[in-house]
Amino acid sequence: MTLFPEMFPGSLGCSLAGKALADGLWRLETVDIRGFAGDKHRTVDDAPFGGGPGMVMRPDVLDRVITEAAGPGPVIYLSPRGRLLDQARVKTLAAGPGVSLLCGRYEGVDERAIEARGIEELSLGDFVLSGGEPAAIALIDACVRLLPGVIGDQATLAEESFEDGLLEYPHYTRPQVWEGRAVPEVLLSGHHDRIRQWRQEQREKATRERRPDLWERRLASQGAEPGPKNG
Ligand code: 4HQ
Repeated sequence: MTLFPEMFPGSLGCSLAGKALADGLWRLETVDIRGFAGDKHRTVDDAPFGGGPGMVMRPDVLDRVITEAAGPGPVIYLSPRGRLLDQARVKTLAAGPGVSLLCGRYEGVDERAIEARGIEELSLGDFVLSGGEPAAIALIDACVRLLPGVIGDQATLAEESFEDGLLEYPHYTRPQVWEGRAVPEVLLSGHHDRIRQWRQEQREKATRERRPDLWERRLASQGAEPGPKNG
């Protein structure tokens, strides 16, 4: 549900998601919110009560589009005020019957429309987009790649970040030396157990250094005491 239906399928029509869409492994229905306006000028927004910049999407229009056009599964409003999207939520959505995404433009939507229908609010991160559409495309992309048959190699899916709350290990390919930088020796050794162990160490080191928040959560889930020793 969007005021800019021409933004879809966008990148979802390309690459793996696009092939899977063409193959009927998933479906996308783009609904133009403007088609649910109540007047001949097709008004969907108005000035904010209390003053301030920008325009707010009207709750009556939003409720009509949600009631008439939402499909099976949850209705989600994409907004920086929402809970942060994570891989666990993506997995649950991908396993479900579908999802209906409400894309806001301007300053956003009238709060009552979200409240009254118990709409879930999700954020992609602590930054500001010009509309919910790129966030919706990102959420759909994350879900679609988990659908059976979309990614050929299931090992690729299982090995990557967040399956166990750790970041990925670093990857290398040819040339073996590039701008004086050699590929780590262990990867050329052919010792598959040593390679596995090295990669696991790299994952832990990267998570500790780059994402202390994920590292703490992992320790907590293992029942460890957070702090300088296990931090
Ligand atoms: N916006 N994660 C403002 C976002 C956003 C985000 C979408 C901009 C909603 C009204 N959406 N509109 N960050 O920045 O999801």
